[in-house]
Amino acid sequence: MMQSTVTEAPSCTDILSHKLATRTARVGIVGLGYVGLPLAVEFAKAGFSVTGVDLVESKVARINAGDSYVQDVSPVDVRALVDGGKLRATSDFSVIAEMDTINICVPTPLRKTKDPDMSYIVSACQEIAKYFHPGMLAILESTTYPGTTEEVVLPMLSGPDLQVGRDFFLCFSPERVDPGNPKYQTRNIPKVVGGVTPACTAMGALFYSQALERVVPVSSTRVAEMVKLLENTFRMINIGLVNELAVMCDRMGIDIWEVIDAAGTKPFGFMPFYPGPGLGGHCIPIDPFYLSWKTRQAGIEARFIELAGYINGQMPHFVVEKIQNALNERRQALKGSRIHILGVAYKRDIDDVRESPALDIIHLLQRRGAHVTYSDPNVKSIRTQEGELFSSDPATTLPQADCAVIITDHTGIDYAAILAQTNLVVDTRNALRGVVSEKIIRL
Ligand code: SAJ
Repeated sequence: MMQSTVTEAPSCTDILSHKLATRTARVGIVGLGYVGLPLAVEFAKAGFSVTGVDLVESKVARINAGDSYVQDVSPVDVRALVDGGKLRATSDFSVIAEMDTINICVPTPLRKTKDPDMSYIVSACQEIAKYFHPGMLAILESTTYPGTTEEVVLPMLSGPDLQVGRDFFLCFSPERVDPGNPKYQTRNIPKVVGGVTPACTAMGALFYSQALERVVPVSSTRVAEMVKLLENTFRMINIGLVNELAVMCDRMGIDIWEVIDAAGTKPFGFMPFYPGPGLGGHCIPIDPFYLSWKTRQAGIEARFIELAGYINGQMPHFVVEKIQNALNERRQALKGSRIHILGVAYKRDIDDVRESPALDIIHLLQRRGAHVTYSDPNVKSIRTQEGELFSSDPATTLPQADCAVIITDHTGIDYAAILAQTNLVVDTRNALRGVVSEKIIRL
């Protein structure tokens, strides 16, 4: 009797692994912001056909026109990849039906009540689920609390013929994009990835290894989610520590900047952080509260995070008090005084004002009746409680100011020239390090 040799149909694992290894997989990226667009460009550069999906039509149009709106992504690269048919963008989620992989890179803001706003992840997954099919790899990259991938995303993508680890693969991989970093960009930042099952982890690692220099597989999505929170909570707490030390040293008449520089000579076991006017940005002030929110659900208070959050949140008040005291020493009231702010971005050499302490300080000063102006070469205008303020030329505004306040120490600015044009400078970043003058009040 003829022995019929039944050859098993290739599994989803076999098919997708082959597509990834041969870079014939069609890659989808949902969310084309400072995380999604660089990722899309890296995979397109690696030879994949990449489709970006974003709800904002203007972003879609700019990418398809060969342009870039993300500071670390060159328009030249975008144009070459679009012209070469490797990169396209759309606002139509139905393209996911043709995709083999999908990365979710949407925002995860914190509500005012400091609990996570998961609406972007949920709405993205609702759209993806309509077109999700066997053989796909899905990876969540948005920073979130441990458990999100398996408690929120997995149920939305699973189905009768969609069993995770067999019919599809689901991972979490923390984004580590550091906007403006001249040395570390998407391609050469080690990429942590953890899957719902070992097969998922292996597929996620294979995916990233086709376009990025180093992949760090971990045993689960929760480990991968927690890695990101540890990284950024570490920073937030250490900044809080050094801010508290700055307040202590201020009261004791000790130069905190000299203390930190000297401590920094320790070749091991120490990492310098620096005091500042507060904690800005879309990561550090936000991410740790995802952790504290989740641990609170488990009945554990994340006291370090809450305390550091409180201390960092107090720094704008501390700076305004220093300005008020400095004017007081010169027999001048804060009310009615003219204060010029130098630098409003949340950190040096970027143009982002999200959660910037400068906005809090300006609000506090305006509330106390001061007339506030600012200059920041990277930020043309800001919205304040008293309406829109536009960046002004320090050469014109400084001579009339009663006090200049350095909030963000952008490089390339001649701070000595600033000092020469005013009678009083409150320096919250030690931008005038090494300069001795009665006119300087340091944090
Ligand atoms: N800050 C201080 N003192 C410090 C360091 C920072 O006051 O010693 C302030 C900054 O002025 C800013 C805020 O903290 O207002 C956050 O600064 P950051 O240097 O942490 O910059 P971010 O918010 O852009 O953080 C990003 C993070 N990257 C990701 O989450 C992928 C963070 O993990 C990086 O370590 C950080 O960039 C970096 O090193 O530049």
